[in-house]
Amino acid sequence: MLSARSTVAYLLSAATVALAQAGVTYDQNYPLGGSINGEYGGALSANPTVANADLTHRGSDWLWAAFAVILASGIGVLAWGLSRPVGTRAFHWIGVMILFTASVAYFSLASDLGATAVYVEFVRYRGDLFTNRAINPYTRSIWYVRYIDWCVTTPLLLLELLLTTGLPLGDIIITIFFDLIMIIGGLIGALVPSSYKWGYFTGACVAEIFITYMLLVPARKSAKAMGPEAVRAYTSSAIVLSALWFLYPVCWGLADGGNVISTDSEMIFYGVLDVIAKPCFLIYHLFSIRNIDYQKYQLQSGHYSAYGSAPTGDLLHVNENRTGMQMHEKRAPGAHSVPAGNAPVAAGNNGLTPHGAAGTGTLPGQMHVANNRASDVTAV
Ligand code: RET
Repeated sequence: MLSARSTVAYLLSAATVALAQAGVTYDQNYPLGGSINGEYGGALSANPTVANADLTHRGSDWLWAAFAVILASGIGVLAWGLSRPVGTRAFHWIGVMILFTASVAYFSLASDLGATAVYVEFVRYRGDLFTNRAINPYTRSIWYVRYIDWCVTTPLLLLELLLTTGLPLGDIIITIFFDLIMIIGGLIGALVPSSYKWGYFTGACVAEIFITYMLLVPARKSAKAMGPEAVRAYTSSAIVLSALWFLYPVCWGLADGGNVISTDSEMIFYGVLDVIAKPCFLIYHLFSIRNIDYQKYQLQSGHYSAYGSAPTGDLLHVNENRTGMQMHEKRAPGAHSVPAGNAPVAAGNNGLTPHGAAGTGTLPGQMHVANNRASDVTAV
């Protein structure tokens, strides 16, 4: 006759086999739930974890909360932008792009999507979370979706800041280039299992130092020419952004790189940073520039393509006085025009004066429409 003990053991093993056949596996190495596929239902049930160290229901809950905050602030900034006069919304629209991109990323993270299992370089054993020393190699989820988000949002964040400084276009482009090198370097490093990951990490950190230099030195110098209020707003935003950005590689070193902290802690660390660096930072920045004369930023559509074949060099598509076309629904005072003193006439050219051209008497880094009809320029 079977003893009570062996009956229980038999029933347990039968239940385990049944659960395994149903696709539900229990891994005794992760009693906190990271690899208990489907136990909690929801996103982790629909999208099972892929690595030994992976998201748990708690991490997923936190990510849903962050998703809600980011999406709500995106909708808020959209409404804020719509409430402003046409032609003065560029900074709000950049904010909307950042927040909606991040919402998609956080939806994916909370659903445990956009990740792949990568062998860790360092196997860590931490209490009840990593108990089985026999697992080697050992994998950790790397959420590449995070890096896709950053490839879109960090250049936009830099634009949001640098377009307020009058920094020459070339300097803005090189800063964004190194930003992409930084993010892509971080992504490749995270996907590399060997110690070579630290080579990519080091390169990405050097790129970050270059970006910080551009933000704090040339861009700040350039912002000074925009007036005291503009340089004050820029400097505080640039310092906050640079300080926050230096915490990202710290998290990378502890999570994707060093496998020191759990994936849930990683989600909290990056998540807090992302919520501060995106919604909080953007709202703070938009608020601090709200009273600055938008015209100072010189964000006119003064590009060559705007001129078409008009013999006089006048803008074809926005010259409402001549063509009767109406581009604006609502106008801020001065939002669409270059003040008379800022519209140098360069006889015989195509209407454009290069950045900082000598003799224009204007700020460096500006693109001017050189035409008598200065009011034809459209703000963006
Ligand atoms: C990585 C790892 C490689 C080294 C460095 C990194 C820096 C990342 C940064 C990300 C900023 C993201 C933001 C997102 C918000 O939209 C890629 C983590 C230096 C600075 C601000």
